[in-house]
Amino acid sequence: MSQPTIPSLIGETDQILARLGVEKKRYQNGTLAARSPITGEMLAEVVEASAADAADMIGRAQAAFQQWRSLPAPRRGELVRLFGEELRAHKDDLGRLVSIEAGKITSEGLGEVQEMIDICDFAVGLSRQLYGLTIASERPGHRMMETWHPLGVCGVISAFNFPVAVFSWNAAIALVCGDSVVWKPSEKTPLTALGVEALYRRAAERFGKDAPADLLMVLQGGRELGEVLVDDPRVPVVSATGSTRMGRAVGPRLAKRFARAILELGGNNAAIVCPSANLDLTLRGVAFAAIGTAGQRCTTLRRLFVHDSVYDALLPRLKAAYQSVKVGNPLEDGTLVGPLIDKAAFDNMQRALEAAIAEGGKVTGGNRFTVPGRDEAYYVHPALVEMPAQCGPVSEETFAPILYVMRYNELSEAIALQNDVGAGLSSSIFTNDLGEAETFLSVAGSDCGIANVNIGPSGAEIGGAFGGEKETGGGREAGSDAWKAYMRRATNTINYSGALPLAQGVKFDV
Ligand code: UN1
Repeated sequence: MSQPTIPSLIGETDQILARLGVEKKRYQNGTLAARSPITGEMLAEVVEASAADAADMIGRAQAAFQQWRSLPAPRRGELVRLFGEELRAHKDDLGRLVSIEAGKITSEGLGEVQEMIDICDFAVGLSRQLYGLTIASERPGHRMMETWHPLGVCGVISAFNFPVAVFSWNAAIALVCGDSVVWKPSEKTPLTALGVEALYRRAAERFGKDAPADLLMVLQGGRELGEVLVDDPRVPVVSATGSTRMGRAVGPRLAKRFARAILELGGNNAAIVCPSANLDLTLRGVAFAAIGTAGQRCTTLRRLFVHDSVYDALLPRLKAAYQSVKVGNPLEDGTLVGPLIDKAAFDNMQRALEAAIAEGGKVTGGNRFTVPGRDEAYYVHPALVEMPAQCGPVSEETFAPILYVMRYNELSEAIALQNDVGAGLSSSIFTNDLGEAETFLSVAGSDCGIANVNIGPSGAEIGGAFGGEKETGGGREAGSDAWKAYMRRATNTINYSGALPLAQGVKFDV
């Protein structure tokens, strides 16, 4: 199938970067090629940092931290509030840049910036709520409490698929917590990072001299820069988003120096469709979660367990949705599926489909189509694969739009299968039966960090803690009390009695 060609995005990208306030010298004549997956063309050549630059930045970020930590938290919140204002004012430009660089459809590019705005609002409120407990002491005339203190330099390593939102979950919270931030964005999305940095700078200028110059810095380049962040003893916490393979490299290195790791790694998310499910709602929920963002969210729905009694009612409708969904230029109205990020993603998808066929899978879709003159852009029809069992590639995360569908008879069997993979990020159940819903949410139900009822596993709001268990790494970001990972807790015991009773009845009279 051939499509009309897609116009070049180079000129527009240049204009957006200028409007956001990015200096040309940052993305001209550099060594890091910034590409758009929409056209496959090179958009700019971003200047990279060296490992020595990275070490230098960490030193400067540490000095900035020493200053920033003493500013009252509600004042720190004011900087994040101004950052949120800049994001609101430039939402269209930054959202468009996300679409251009990550290949997201327009509403998802804008949605990503909205997610940044939301976390800024959340963090501003949080800046007045960094509460510790007061604790009953067993000793007379004593009081116990806990105090939360800023931690230090927070390293953030982010992935291409949410090039700016995941950064902001970490940065907005870290900044109100009194930390400084060094961010290593994905080398596949350096331009959005430059745009965000420019907007942060505007906010910092408006905030004035209380914001140290090196409070937030961006490290452009490859994996070796992430390694500097991971290994440098001046970085007490690193938040890393990416594959489980990446996490296996990063986790032990952080543990070796007793640094904190906030890991958000792979997902192999499932949904269970029960006999009582509202199938209209299920269809839409499944389609968005499995096809949306071209299957490139860590929360993407990858495995669907459908009860035998509704399988034949749901599957034809789902297949029809797969066949009719508009794939193509994500900047065009009506498109729901944009390109894969690159050739490697396409190759992985094809390998997984071949493996699924070898295991007896029946594939609908999954084929590539080329756009004239845009041979380096990888557009694929999303793939629906009916599997005889959970085997082969079904147990692994393939970062592409592949949904494996399987039948089940007993809920306990479906829950066991859903939990029987390495990853533990997100999950859902579609049901109108209270017992089934509660069983799924109970201790014997889903083992994931996110478990939903009657919505798909993707598209979480920032108010909840985001992250997962097992090979997903255990980290929690964004809402709830995820902020605690960016601070250190001191337990304080205060004696106002004039005597010195010891805990546990110990006697020690000198
Ligand atoms: C990711 O894919 O790394 O819940 C993050 C969601 C989004 C965030 C996804 N709010 O799908």
